[in-house]
Amino acid sequence: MAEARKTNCHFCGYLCGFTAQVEDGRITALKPDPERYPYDEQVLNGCQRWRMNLDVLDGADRVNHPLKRVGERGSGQWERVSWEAALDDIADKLMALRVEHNSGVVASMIGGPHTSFWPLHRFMSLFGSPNNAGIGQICWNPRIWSDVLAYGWTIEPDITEDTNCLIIWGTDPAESDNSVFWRSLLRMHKAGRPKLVVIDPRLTKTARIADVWVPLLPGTDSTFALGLLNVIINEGLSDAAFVERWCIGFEELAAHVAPYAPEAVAGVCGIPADVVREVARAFAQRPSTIITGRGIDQVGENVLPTHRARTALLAICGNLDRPGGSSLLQTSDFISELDLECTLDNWEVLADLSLNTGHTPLQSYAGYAHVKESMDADGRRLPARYLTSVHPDLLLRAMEGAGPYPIRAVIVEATNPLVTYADTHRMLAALSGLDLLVVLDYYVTPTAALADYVLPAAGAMERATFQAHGGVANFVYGGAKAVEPYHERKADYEVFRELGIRCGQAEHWPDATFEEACERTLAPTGLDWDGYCQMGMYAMPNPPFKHEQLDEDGSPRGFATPSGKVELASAYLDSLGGGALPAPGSSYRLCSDEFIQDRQAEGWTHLTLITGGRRQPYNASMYLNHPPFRAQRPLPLAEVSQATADMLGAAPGDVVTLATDKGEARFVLDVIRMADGVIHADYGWWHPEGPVQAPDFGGIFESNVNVLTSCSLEGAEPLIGTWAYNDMDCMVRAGGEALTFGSPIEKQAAPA
Ligand SMILES: Nc1nc2c(c(=O)[nH]1)N[C@H]1C(S)=C(S)[C@@H](COP(=O)(O)OP(=O)(O)OC[C@H]3O[C@@H](n4cnc5c(=O)[nH]c(N)nc54)[C@H](O)[C@@H]3O)O[C@H]1N2
Ligand SMILES: Nc1nc2c(c(=O)[nH]1)N[C@H]1C(S)=C(S)[C@@H](COP(=O)(O)OP(=O)(O)OC[C@H]3O[C@@H](n4cnc5c(=O)[nH]c(N)nc54)[C@H](O)[C@@H]3O)O[C@H]1N2
Ligand code: SF4
Ligand SMILES: [Mo]
Repeated sequence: MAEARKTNCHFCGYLCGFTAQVEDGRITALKPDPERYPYDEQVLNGCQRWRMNLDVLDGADRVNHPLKRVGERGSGQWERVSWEAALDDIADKLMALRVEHNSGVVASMIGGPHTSFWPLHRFMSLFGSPNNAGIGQICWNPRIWSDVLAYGWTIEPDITEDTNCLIIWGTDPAESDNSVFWRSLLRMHKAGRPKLVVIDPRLTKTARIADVWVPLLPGTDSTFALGLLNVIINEGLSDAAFVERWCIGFEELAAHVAPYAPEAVAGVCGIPADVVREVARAFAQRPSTIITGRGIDQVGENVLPTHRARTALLAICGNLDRPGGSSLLQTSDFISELDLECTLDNWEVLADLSLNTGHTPLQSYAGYAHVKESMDADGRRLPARYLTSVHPDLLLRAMEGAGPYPIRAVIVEATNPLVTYADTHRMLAALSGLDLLVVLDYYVTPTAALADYVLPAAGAMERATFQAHGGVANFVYGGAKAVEPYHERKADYEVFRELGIRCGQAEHWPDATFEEACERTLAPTGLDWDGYCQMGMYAMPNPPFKHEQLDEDGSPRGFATPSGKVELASAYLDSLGGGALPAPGSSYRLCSDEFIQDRQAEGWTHLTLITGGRRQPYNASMYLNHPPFRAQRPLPLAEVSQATADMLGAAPGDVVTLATDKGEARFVLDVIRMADGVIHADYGWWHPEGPVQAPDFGGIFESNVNVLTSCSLEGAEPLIGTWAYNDMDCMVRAGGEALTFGSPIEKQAAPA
């Protein structure tokens, strides 16, 4: 009998609501559900992915039962095993390795928000390993750290009809975020308000609707931001009352930005000085706000200076905790990620084994403990595992045997590090040398092809969704699964629970299913699981001007920083060696002087490299297995300006080869309007159409940009450890072997 069930798509972080038609435990049809958040007809019309749900559920290439490696690593020879056998063996190996070495012997790797990661983190915390790697240092942490240090908590832009100017900084929501935000930008553009400023070296789809496009040179954002502060302060445009009442360090900031006059900044950023003035004056009209993205999160040394300057810009212009500017988020009413991940239950062990200690003083257990002190006083709970996540360079060193203790096992959940982590060659060597590699995924990805065990993950509509953004907002959305997982697939939560129980963690895993765990998480809100699934969310209004609200003792609440005010100058960051005020750093280098000279002698050109600009319909290394998408976007592209193309002697459609000290990758050239002397290369490219096995693991050495990159701590941002996917360098030449991408594909069948 057919039944209609509410569920969610999870092919992007947006989690649109759908009604699934279910017959005999199978979804037979899907239709958008206008009754639940976040329904938007235009979003759905602009989305190419959701119709793919049924294909993905039934895909011949899905892994449907646990696979155990039988041949050599990467040989593509597998044996089907039961979950019992797989989990027993994995748990036995992990326990034995822990006895032989220490509890840090296992590491984990995660990717973007494809699922809930706290179950993995709970397993790791209780096992005693601090070694979770993820995308934190280059995706989320720089913003969170800088907000928390400056304001005592995190903020979100609050764009209203009153907003005068919106700075869209290093983000291209037209491609990366087909959501209500992009749709509302289009509406705002039509209405002519707010003034849209896009800061991006490329003329992106978003930049094309901007009032002002600032095509600065990669990595010069912190200089640009200091230039904006210079104009605002010199022209007396700041919100004097807010600064006087709520900020500390303004005098130092004013002195600090004095040298960053528009003319000085213009030379560094490669833009006219008047643009600095124009943007500063527009932004200083209250309320105004800023939205940022990956473009400034992945720029090595400049990441923290840029974000720190951003926090100062918002604060001194009075755009904090104010409608049309930004809202200070609220701690969740539901159980926080910090408590779900159980980090505090095993704090000493984790802190003691953390590899970051002595290397990245902010992204560390000590750094977390510092902010926790002021948070605790205010009842705030920041997730700890992301903000202490191990630096990949240190992780790889331990995997390579360079100490301080060995890492011999890795659990990979919802990521494909051979394609999306830096330095593919180094990653491949390190993963190949492990005693145990376990990959939990939908597919035999290049990384999975190297594993000892591939475990079949249940996907969207086969598992519940609970998107809580680390619990930094009082807002969660998602809903129920529509069907039980097909075949022997399992929800991520259940995998880590069952592994945890085998490793002696039973008392910490009281809930048999993810739904029950979510229900427990929601309990403090008074909303039960069914209510949440019906509405698709739990959200509470977030009133502005919270810093002015009076506490019981009659004093204003202020900001949850040590001083109770916005810290424009940071004594703490100064004590860590980061300076009390933000100062620009250097670019991240991938080419040695010798390499540059050698290649120049052979006719190669040295360019600034940026990577990974998002493009629909793909996401990271995913959806390249979907034949219609490949027909639509068949080739990995590298973009340059016309002047740069002329310098290379290449035309659109030509193959170009990019090289760094790390390796080479080939792309097809495209010419767009963008900063000169810069090349932008796509990321995520491999051949899911297979064969996905050694030696090239689905073609990861052809057009995979991360063959060129590095996560080395040398040249990385010193406090968090952010390496770079933008503002790097590479050698480029026109020509190279033709690409094998470009022809229509068929799905390959997963190992049976
Ligand atoms: N289609 C698609 N959507 C995605 C993803 C995907 O892979 N595909 N990934 C998801 C993930 S994990 C993330 S983190 C988000 C990211 O979402 P966004 O942050 O919006 O990422 P991009 O769309 O790449 O936009 C970043 C922009 O920064 C620019 N840029 C590069 N270097 C610099 C620089 O030095 N300074 C400045 N100011 N700009 C620079 C690039 O040209 C690019 O246009 O997207 C999510 N959405
Ligand atoms: N050069 C360069 N490198 C980059 C970037 C860049 O811009 N340039 N961007 C970086 C950023 S911001 C990010 S966030 C990362 C993104 O990269 P990741 O988020 O790590 O994405 P993928 O590597 O494609 O891996 C996602 C995998 O998760 C699997 N999956 C999907 N849903 C589930 C699920 O529910 N459970 C499980 N177990 N598996 C699932 C998919 O099949 C896929 O194999 O890449 C980073 N790397
Ligand atoms: S891919 Fe994203 S935008 Fe498209 S339907 Fe799914 S959740 Fe919504
Ligand atoms: Mo990301």
